[in-house]
Amino acid sequence: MDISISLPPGIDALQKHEQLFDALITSLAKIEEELGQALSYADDLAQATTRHLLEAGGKRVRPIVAVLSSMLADENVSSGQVSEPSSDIRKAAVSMELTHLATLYHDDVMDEADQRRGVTAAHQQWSNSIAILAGDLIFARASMELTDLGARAVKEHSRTFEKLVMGQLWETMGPKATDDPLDHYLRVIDGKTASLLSTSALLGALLANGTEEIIQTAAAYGANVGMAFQLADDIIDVTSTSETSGKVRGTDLKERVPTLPILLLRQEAADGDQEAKRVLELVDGPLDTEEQVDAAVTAVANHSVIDTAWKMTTQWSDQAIAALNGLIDSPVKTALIEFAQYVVSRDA
Ligand code: GRG
Repeated sequence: MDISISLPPGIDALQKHEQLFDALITSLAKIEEELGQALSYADDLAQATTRHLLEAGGKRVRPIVAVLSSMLADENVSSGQVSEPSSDIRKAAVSMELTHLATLYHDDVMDEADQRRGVTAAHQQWSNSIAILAGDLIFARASMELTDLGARAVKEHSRTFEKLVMGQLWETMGPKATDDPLDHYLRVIDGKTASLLSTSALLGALLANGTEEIIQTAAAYGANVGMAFQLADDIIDVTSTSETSGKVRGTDLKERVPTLPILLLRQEAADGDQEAKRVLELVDGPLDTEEQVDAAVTAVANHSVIDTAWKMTTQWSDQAIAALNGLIDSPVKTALIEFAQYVVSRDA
């Protein structure tokens, strides 16, 4: 299968742990094959639509987190001479990536996004209905992957899927009058992103026969790294170029999604900051033309709330690292720490 996955640059730091790095890369290559096998359909349209975004690449963050977390439960973890993760662990990783992939199809319909993973969004290439159905097909295969992995794996996945949908529902509905907008936003992120990263880590440790302590440590790490990951994504929406992110800059702004930079601007404007008020006039004004979106995005990107937003985001990455405190030192632990650091230092 011809796939252009772009593993996060943070993974390079692992190369110094040669055996661990080899086990990770070998697993990821097998997972890639298995993703292709999981999305094989006799029907031409099902085949073309479901593989459209799979073959467009992506960073494979959820499989990486699942595989690394599984290694935490390896009896040779302290030496770094870990075994290659089992086929069950890879199945969980495939299921997590497919679940993520399914949500991307639906998300792009809801956001009316033009691009995803550097290619035309599926609903633009086909139609809203076809893109939604493609997401449903992928989700069915994500569930299928779990059937041999035991009741807990199936339960964790179902619970997570509900959280994903609730997160998206809350985002769609917006905060109630009694809700604090920042609390609401963090609850949305916990549901729509952190839950899947947390479950990826949990399943990795569970299927490697980790103790309950290791399983819960992995889940806490995944949840915090997931929060940091989405907060970073939302900042990058206004600071990146489409060339680096594969998406169109300012999508959230255009869709009027109040992400962290905008919520911070509203707080500062309410406190009387004139510059924040000026930027908000652009953000809240018409965003119908490319020029209007560009002016608003640039104004937000140049405001000091971006620094504040990165500082807040780093707190979740620090919490992810702190979750690992109880574990013995090992190259795997170092890799997870480096990955949490990468999440808040990326620009795409
Ligand atoms: C019924 C299947 C179904 C879903 C409905 C739409 C939805 C529920 C949830 C949306 C969840 C969502 C899209 C969250 C955003 C997740 C996110 C951070 C996406 C970007 O992830 P990356 O950067 O993307 O890992 P790549 O392309 O690298 O995989």
